[in-house]
Amino acid sequence: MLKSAKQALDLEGLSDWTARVCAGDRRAMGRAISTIENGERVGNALLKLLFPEAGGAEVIGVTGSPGVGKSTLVEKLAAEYRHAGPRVGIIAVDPTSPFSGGAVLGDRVRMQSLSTDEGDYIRSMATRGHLGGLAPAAHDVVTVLEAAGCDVVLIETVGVGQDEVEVARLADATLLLLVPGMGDDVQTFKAGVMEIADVFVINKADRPGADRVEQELRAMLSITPQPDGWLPPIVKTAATAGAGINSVREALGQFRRFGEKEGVTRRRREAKWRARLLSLLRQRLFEKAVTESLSETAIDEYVQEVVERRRDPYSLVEEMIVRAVDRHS
Ligand SMILES: Nc1nc2c(ncn2[C@@H]2O[C@H](COP(=O)(O)OP(=O)(O)O)[C@@H](O)[C@H]2O)c(=O)[nH]1
Ligand SMILES: [Mg+2]
Repeated sequence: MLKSAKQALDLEGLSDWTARVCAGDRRAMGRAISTIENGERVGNALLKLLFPEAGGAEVIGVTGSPGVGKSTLVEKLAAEYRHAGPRVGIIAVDPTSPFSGGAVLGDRVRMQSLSTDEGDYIRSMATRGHLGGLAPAAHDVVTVLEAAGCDVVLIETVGVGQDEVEVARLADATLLLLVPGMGDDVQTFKAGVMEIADVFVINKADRPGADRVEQELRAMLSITPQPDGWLPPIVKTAATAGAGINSVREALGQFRRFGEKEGVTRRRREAKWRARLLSLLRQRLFEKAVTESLSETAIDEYVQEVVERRRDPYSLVEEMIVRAVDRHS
């Protein structure tokens, strides 16, 4: 009795919370995002309610090595979209980003141009690097921002590892930033990174060497297969001065129209949700098998058996799964 009264209260609290997120209430959104970032259980319950309200945004990933100007470009691009009307959300997966710092409302950022327009901008950091990596949290933060009415979500991600490839998977389009002086490096760009670019941006084009990078890039692209049939355009920008930003937006628009016509957008979304479903399943099964079914002592006993070579780990894992299933059936 007590329990169901509490559940009813929780449900009421949750639907109120959902309504406030959908109304774009920044405090409610901030709480939702930190709950998700911290991997709290109630985040899942909330996401179930938010999901039907989400799905409307164009999600754009912005990646590149540290210092190439991602944050500067994101800020200018957000303002560029904002002029045309859409509500823009920003997720910074790059921990050094000025947009990061936890709270959605965090204002200790150097985004002067945006903070004068307080009502319309949402920023967040999708992760503190724990609980299953960046991508899952970023995924769910996109859902929150979409439910809150964002038409465009920009995700800044640092380009130094596997993360940007994962994050790119959840974007509808990905910008890869390069800068002059990288000409020779284009060829040595990490495998798998070049391929995620739908639009190349050569930023800091106010410095010498931008043409050289462009040539290297074109040469490289001419020998790279384009499985989607899309040849990524190359746009030059000077983000600090705001030069070339509208060309970036145009290039993204062209890619979006191409993607919608040729089915690329749909295929990507299918791939994204397939990966997400499987990852949720993996996580949930793991919780059932371990957190909910096995005590620490039981795991310790299994460890001893393996260390002393009394049992093999392969059969033990199968046994653990059977135990978990029995418990829940
Ligand atoms: N000269 C020049 N400097 C830029 C440009 N864009 C960004 N910067 C500077 O490059 C530095 C790194 O920029 P930031 O946006 O933080 O890069 P991030 O690490 O990729 O997010 C900052 O000092 C920027 O002011 C540009 O177009 N030209
Ligand atoms: Mg940054």
